[in-house]
Amino acid sequence: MVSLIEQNQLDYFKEKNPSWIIDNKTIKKEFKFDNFIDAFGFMSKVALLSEKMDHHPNWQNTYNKVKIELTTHDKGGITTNDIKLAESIDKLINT
Ligand code: H2B
Repeated sequence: MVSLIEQNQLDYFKEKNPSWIIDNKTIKKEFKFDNFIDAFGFMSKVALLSEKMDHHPNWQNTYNKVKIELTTHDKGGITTNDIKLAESIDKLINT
């Protein structure tokens, strides 16, 4: 069973992944693309990844922007599942 992460784990994540903003009980990031189709293509990939991980984002899409917020509802805060999903999402972009 996954549990809320410790402050030192959060600090480590922040150092490794400065593009993600830690905001109280969520980690968040805004992704920007050239157009809607690219944004939606990215969302499709994230959807498949999330389903595989059984961990799902709160997100918002406006044309070429996708805002993602990760938190673990069951635990009321940030867990290792959020960190793993964040790093996996970044890999979709960079590969
Ligand atoms: N995603 C997120 N972000 N938080 C959760 O607590 C969560 C989830 N719970 N995806 C999962 C699904 C749970 O509801 C199912 C039953 O495993």
